[in-house]
Amino acid sequence: MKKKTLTRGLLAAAVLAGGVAAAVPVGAQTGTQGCPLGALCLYEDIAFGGPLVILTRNSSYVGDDINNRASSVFNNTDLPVILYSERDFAGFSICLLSGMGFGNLDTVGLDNTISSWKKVNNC
Ligand SMILES: [Ca+2]
Repeated sequence: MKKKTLTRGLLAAAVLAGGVAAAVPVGAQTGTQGCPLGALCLYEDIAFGGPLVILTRNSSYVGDDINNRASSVFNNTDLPVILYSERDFAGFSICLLSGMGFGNLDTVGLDNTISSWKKVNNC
């Protein structure tokens, strides 16, 4: 009986830890919107809010967690990046300079559509 209770307690702790990690206030850190150095960050909500997906390498597919969901983006890599509406670097695309973000991808026609991205030397 005691063992069972302990197991349940650990499970609750694990779930809580996961919830805290997902709830990091990405907008609280000014300048880079909570995006680590060297990464491209895709946020599910506008204004760098909601769940955040951190990507450090060119992605022919951004993954199920954020595909067709990103509503804001921040480029904290050292190069410009091109964001694409389709997988495999296809479809509609826009370039985003290093150290810059789009707080609302709807303003550039890419709300809930980004599926791939890659770094480039120049826009
Ligand atoms: Ca979204």
